[in-house]
Amino acid sequence: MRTVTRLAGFAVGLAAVFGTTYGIGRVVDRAPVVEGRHDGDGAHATGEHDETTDRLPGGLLVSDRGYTLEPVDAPADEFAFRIAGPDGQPVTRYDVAHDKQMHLIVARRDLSGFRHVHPELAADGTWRVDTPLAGPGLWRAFADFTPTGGEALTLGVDVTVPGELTERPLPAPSTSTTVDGYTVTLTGSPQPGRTSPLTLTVSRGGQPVTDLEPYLGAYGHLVALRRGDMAYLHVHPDGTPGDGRTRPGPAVTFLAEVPSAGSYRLYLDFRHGGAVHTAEFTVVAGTPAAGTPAADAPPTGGDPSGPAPTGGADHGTPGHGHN
Ligand SMILES: [Cu+2]
Repeated sequence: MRTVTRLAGFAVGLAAVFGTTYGIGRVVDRAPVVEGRHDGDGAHATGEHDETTDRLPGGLLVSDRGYTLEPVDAPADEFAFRIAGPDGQPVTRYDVAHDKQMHLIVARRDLSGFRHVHPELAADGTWRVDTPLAGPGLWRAFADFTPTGGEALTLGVDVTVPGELTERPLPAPSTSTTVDGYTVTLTGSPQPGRTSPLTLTVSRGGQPVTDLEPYLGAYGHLVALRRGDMAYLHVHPDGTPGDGRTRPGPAVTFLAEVPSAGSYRLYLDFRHGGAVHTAEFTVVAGTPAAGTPAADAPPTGGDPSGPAPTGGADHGTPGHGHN
């Protein structure tokens, strides 16, 4: 995997784990995927032993680089957590990245129920938000943040909401979806190990939407979750509002690099008409028909499960069957 320093907006999640940039909000967008090593960071003396975690996507670890995501008891209508720092104490100082100090993303383990919310920080280091966990299920909560003086991180933790469990099948791959009256189409196909442009185009009532509103400093935010382990990629657009070349729709282009072949669920947050909308897609990365533009091609059998044609990426999904 080569260094991708030119990615304007590559995964914060990856940058977080790999992060060779230290605590500089916007720079995180351009953080290179690490080929090198940490120098001189006391907490990671040589860096060599970090090779493994350097190459992990975000969100797979509940504790990394000395920081730990700790849910705390909260009323049923609230979700609360802390980030314990290297000294064991709750972290109370964070850098702003993409307009916020903390981005909390949740989704069920079947990749349904996605929400992206922004909790409030209390003086004691507790983050609270009206619960985004919409009903029973096995949820993953991702905290995407940069502790002041530290590296950007995405930590993940499982949360169970008791009740009757309904597993929702992963929707079949598609290149078009509708949400809140908008039609969003996807062109491009992610390829493992290299940067692929993904373009999402928004229309409403057959008309292209050309006045998307900036949301968190961009015309769109794209999160990808990998089926099977919920590896987390936060992908940002190629271009930002006001940079003189990026137009407010109808197309928003992202530069994405997925860590492996397999199925992913993409979640596009965009803002229009004063509200944030989330368009979702299933894509299959790294299908063998390399060179075929529409690798996220229609399923032939209806069940989109069969991921990882190359074998190495998906050693069996966790021990539960899909219908
Ligand atoms: Cu956010």
